[in-house]
Amino acid sequence: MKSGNNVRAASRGITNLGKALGLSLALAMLPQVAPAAASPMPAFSTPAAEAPGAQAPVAADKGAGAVEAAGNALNNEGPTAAGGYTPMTPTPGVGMPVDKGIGLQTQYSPLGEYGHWLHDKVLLPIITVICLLVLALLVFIIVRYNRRANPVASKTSHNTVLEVVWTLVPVLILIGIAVPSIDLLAKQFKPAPAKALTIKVTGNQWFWTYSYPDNGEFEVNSYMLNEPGQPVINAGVREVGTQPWDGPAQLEVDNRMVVPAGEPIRLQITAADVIHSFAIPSLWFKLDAVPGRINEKVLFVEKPGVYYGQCSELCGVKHGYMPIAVEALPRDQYNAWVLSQAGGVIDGQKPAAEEAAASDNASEAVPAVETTAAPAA
Ligand SMILES: [Cu+2]
Repeated sequence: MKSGNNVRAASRGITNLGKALGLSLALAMLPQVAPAAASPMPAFSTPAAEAPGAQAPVAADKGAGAVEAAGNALNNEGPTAAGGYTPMTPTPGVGMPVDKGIGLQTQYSPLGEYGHWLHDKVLLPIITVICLLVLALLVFIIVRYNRRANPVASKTSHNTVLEVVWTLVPVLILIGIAVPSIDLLAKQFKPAPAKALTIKVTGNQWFWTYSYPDNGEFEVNSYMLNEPGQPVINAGVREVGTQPWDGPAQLEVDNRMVVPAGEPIRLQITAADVIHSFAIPSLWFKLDAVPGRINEKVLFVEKPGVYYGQCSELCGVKHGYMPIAVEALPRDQYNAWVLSQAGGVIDGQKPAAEEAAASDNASEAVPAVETTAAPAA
């Protein structure tokens, strides 16, 4: 395994280089999106609770009042505490699909990097070489041994050396694939550390609910934003592009799933009606949401950012309109977001009493837990 690790580390170096190139390429290809990222962050606005079903004001007026009224239209938590939280502006090309992209999205979790390496540096080269070899053999035999070129066929029926080689080589190839593959599989099943933050995800027709049992049990409903000029998908939800931090259409939501970056999170996933699937390609995460059952998996986001995904199990007419937006924040900003939610409590602290001291104790509240399964140092 030692040499395997070295190979892997070297490959990751190459992968990182490729990642940098890919990112700059993606940025170059998206000039129209770049100015959005550069626009200044707006001051914090308190999202006002609004009766579900009420139509949000349309984009034309970007005044503060309209923006406030439009935000969090379907979040029934009531007015949130002021201060501390402005949604993050996503970086174009990061955590989202890119134009003309083929292959996997750039990964932002250790297991994702491992899986990306396995796919790009192990599986694809092997598949390519095998396909070319078989094609070359076929062409060679068709040309060299057709009836005209070779009228008298050979009667040879056994060749021990050849038979040993063509048995042994595929066996070795399969073992070479199996070792990292089973290793990755095992790491994906590794449970979260006991002290990890728990967040519960519930799939509904057709939105997601995020519950924070360790943070005062508040809930956030997450609906896709409507698209200007398109039929209204979610009545009462504002249109995409009406806030400076909005990401791509059909991926951006009214209330994101906010999580802390750089620590393992225990995601418990279920559904309220039919089977959905919670999937975020750039975080190497996909797990079915099944009614009456809780599926659990570790989510680890390496760095702050906004990462988009979609429901990946056909779940009804609006299956295509229940995207996932994960906003990973540094711990202190995550805690500030928690406190901006009605009933929000920093995990590991007693409700209300120490709220004032929350920001000071934030780093102690969640001890550094070992990261799950980095593929190699
Ligand atoms: Cu669904």
